[in-house]
Amino acid sequence: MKIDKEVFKTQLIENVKTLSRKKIENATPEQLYEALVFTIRDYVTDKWLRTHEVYDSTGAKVVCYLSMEFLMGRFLGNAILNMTMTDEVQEVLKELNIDYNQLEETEHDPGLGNGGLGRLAACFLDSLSTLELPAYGCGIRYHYGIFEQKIENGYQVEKPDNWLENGDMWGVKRPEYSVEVKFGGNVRAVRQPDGQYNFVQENYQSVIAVPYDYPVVGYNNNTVNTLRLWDAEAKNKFDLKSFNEGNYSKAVEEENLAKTLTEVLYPADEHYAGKELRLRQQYFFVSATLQRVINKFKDMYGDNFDILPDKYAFQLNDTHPSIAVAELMRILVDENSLPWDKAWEITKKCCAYTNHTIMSEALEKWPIELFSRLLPRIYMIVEEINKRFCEYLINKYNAGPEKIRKMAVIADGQIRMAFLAIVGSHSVNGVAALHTEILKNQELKDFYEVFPERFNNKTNGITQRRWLGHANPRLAKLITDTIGDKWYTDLTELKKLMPYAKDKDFIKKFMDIKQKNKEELSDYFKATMGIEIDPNSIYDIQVKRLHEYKRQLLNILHVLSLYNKLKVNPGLDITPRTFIFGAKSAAGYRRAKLIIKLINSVADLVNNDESIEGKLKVVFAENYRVSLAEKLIPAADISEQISTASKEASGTGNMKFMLNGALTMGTLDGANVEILEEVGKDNIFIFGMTADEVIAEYAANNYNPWDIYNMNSDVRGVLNMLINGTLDENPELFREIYDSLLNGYNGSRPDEYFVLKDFASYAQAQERADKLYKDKEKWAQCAIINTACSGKFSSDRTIKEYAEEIWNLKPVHIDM
Ligand code: 26V
Repeated sequence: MKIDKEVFKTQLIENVKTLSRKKIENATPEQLYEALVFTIRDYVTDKWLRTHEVYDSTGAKVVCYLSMEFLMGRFLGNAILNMTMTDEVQEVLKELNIDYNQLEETEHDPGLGNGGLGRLAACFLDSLSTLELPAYGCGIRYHYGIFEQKIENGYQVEKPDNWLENGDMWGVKRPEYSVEVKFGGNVRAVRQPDGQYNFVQENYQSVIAVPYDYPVVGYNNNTVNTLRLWDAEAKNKFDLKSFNEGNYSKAVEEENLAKTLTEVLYPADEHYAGKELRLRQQYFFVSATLQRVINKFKDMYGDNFDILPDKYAFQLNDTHPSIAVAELMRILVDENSLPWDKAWEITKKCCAYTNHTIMSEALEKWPIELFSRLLPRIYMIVEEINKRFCEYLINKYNAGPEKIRKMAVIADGQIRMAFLAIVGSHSVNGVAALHTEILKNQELKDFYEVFPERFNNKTNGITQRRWLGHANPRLAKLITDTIGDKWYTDLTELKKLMPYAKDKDFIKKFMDIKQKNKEELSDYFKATMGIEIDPNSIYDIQVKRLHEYKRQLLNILHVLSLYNKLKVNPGLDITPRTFIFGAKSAAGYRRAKLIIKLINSVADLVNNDESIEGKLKVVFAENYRVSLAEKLIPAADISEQISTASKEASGTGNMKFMLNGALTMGTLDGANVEILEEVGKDNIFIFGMTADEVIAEYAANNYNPWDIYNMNSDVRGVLNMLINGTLDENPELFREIYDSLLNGYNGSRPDEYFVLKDFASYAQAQERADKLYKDKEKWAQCAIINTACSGKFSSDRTIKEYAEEIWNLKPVHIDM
């Protein structure tokens, strides 16, 4: 967007004056940040208003992306980039002697998500706006995001993340769109004159859902979509009626409900815990979203609900919002008197479900007791859905009791949310080709047999605007100087870099940038953690949530084995390497937290041993989050994607690293399989068991890790260090990890995630990487090829597929 620099400068100076009563030269970075946001927001708001004017006047179809998590990252830099104002803004700030980077750093990175699932939602919103597709992100305005992680004495310590403490500069409160959400009480059936029943919820508690809207700016266009996050407020701060009736507790209850409902994001460990408050959160934002949508629909189209699927699509981001199926039925049947069958057809046409994990522990199943107490009318509706689905199975497939019990939405005293989502949707998708195949052939096989037409794959993607344009401006510029800037909106353009993989001049520039990024990261570690790392070493990075299936343990045990080799043979010719970890563990996931401690203990041992001459360094980067990922990923040489095959649904970090020219060290899991297809086997380090092998091993159930312990002296050496006091003065500290690998712990299988089984293969792949790195030019070629072949993994491609194949959603051009 062309902006007048002088006008912009005047606006900025004025805003500093009005907001802070200061001259610009005296303002603090925080005050400057605030004024800059105000200035940018003005430009954004014009487009935002226009976008919604056009949506309303054309009656375009809109997708609502329902998600408990949106890991947006900082807004400012991304908004400026997508408004294509970067150069002008930076020039103005330079003229005013203001450090732009410092301003950016003052923005609190809002962590309203745990990891991949939440970040995917954010990348999708960026793509939706860039592709001019009408969309709302719908979620919860948590007051506290994912905890801030501190490392104290090697242990993770969680601190509250009060992201709203300095105000909410990007959110706009929209009280006029508030709706009431009801919990609990009882349902009374009222017989109508025509013999039908009306169902009335009584004696309920309620809260008011109040939306806050955040702008989602499209790249180089006029589209600004909306991220709508719902907050809860008490209906009557002090319910006089209840109070006068002597029912003081109900008045206080409702106020407390409102206070706690949106207080905090649940930290994920892919371990479903059946927490009442979480079910309340789910119903709260789903009900608010659907009520608002239907109110607006009726304003625009009256009660012609047949066309609802032509106007709205609801995408369910995992099972978390799958209660939408029942809530939409309630609104259509109870509140708008539609016959059940008609409402059901409409609901199925509107809803679509994405599965993000096959980890069975993560499957949401609510106890009937809890569910029916909290949502009595919704429970009745789920019962009816279940009854009709079971009848369908019996009539159409002659299903017997065993089949019914396997597939029913309600069974064994529980409501299975994934099954509700599948039954109530027209589309069920996995997030990478392998993952979708596993869903069809294993996890959801029964449903695939009944509804084959519903199943489809949508391989994940990432937005190149944030993950290259914003995170790695130097590489972005080199690419633009070389092949033009079309890659911003068509990532397959990067293929044009292929010939440059052999161009000496380009190779030098590409690697100089990598070097510069590595130096910057080293400065950052020095400044924030006091750790020195060598920019000439290989930067080998594993950043993601901490989970056993992601196998940070395999990585750190391999580091220990390298250390042992260097101790035996100090002259060993290995390229100096810096192993960087970043990971938050769910606060209650004891094993994961112990692995963090182990990584830090190994770091202490390795980093302080002068005899290995700095050949190995281990860094645990505190508080991994979007804004830290933006610093780490551009500096990576090696990207660790080493999950137990079949367990990682897709992965998206793998794509960000590849885009930035890192080589993947990976198993044939999730989207790694497709990365291999794109780059070819010479440009990636693949190792380990395949998904089929893993699944077969689980079925055979005769794997004995002691065989590996006895045969492989590297493994033996490393495992012994876990229990002989090398790593901690308490030799028992890591006993649990040792036991989990060799003996099984508390009834779980020994080495459940095949860390030892894949160890040798991993070590060999690491050796190949070490060798390749010695040939600087060859490595550079591989790195460039990785960037050049990453086109498939743009979330623009993914979103086009969703729009065309699931939502039937068409772009709407916004002119100003
Ligand atoms: C589960 C639970 C359980 C209860 C507590 C809160 C909570 C929150 C989230 C989850 C499920 C997490 C599933 C998830 O994040 N899956 C990841 O999705 C990414 C995007 O599709 C994908 O790239 C990763 O492979 C997958 O692990």
